[in-house]
Amino acid sequence: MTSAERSAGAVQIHARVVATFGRQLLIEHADRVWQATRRGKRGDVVVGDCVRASIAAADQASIESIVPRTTLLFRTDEYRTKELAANIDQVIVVFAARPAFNRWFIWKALVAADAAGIDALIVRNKTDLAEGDDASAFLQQLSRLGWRTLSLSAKADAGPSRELLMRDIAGRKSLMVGQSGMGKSTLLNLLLPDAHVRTQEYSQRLNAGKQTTTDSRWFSIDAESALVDTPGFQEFGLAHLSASEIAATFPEFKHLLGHCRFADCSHLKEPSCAIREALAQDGIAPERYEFYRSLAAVPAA
Ligand SMILES: Nc1nc2c(ncn2[C@@H]2O[C@H](COP(=O)(O)OP(=O)(O)OP(=O)(O)O)[C@@H](O)[C@H]2O)c(=O)[nH]1
Ligand SMILES: [Mg+2]
Ligand SMILES: [Zn+2]
Repeated sequence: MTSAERSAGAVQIHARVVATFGRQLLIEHADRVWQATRRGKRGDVVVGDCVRASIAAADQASIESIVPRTTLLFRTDEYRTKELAANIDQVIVVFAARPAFNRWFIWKALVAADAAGIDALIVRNKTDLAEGDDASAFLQQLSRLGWRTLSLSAKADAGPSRELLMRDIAGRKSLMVGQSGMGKSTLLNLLLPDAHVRTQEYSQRLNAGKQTTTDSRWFSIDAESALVDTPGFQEFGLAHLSASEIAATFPEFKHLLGHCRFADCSHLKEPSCAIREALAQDGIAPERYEFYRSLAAVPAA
């Protein structure tokens, strides 16, 4: 990012949007944070955006424009499609044996990441907890399908867990997602010891006080690396994606796509469907196909 430059009287900066709360925005540049407003437009700025802004007062800035995004990650909730963050290059999906994890939530997050052109890393946390072998078997299934996976315990094995994760975080802009209670904030604090201080500062500057925020928070690590924390949500809807966009994200479908009789095969009912033939021959796990069917059978909104 370029340093502050003076043009036409006002100081202009390139800054990163690090937090939002309603219409209020916080932007960061060279370790400084400004409150910002978006002149003229409403709601088009997302956490992670790089923006051009002019400094109006000591801690007040006005956003002039948004730099084109490299990526934009979406999820859909029961009301609308919402942007989670811009300019992310890795989604870290966190899950644990307790509270009970939801496979479909994790698979949906992986679909959303791949559809947005973003790499994924799956982290199984809380390995210190006694469990049935569900979490570990699930992680193995994901690994067999080709995803990068890690097993750790943020609490019982903090040092080694930190070291392990740091390797995958250095040089990347990562966003953590997971159901509530899986340990995202614990991991964030482990990786960025001052994260809770920064979180408080964000809340104060946004007048969000103790209110639970529903938006993502961007934590810069260095010029190339950042971690984005998202609030826990129970659903990771994909209504913004079409059936063919969804099918294209399934690793076990990839070598079969294009081999169905019909070029626009939905893999739901057409004859001579390469996907359903693979399913019949145990080449695709029935629960994965069932997951695909549930997503593809609902027309995209
Ligand atoms: N036993 C155990 N508990 C952990 C571990 N990591 C986190 N926890 C606990 O799990 C609980 C939830 O952790 P959080 O970090 O708040 O979870 P979160 O994913 O940020 O949850 P939301 O903010 O609600 O989305 C806390 O009580 C943590 O102390 C771990 O490795 N082992
Ligand atoms: Mg949290
Ligand atoms: Zn097909």
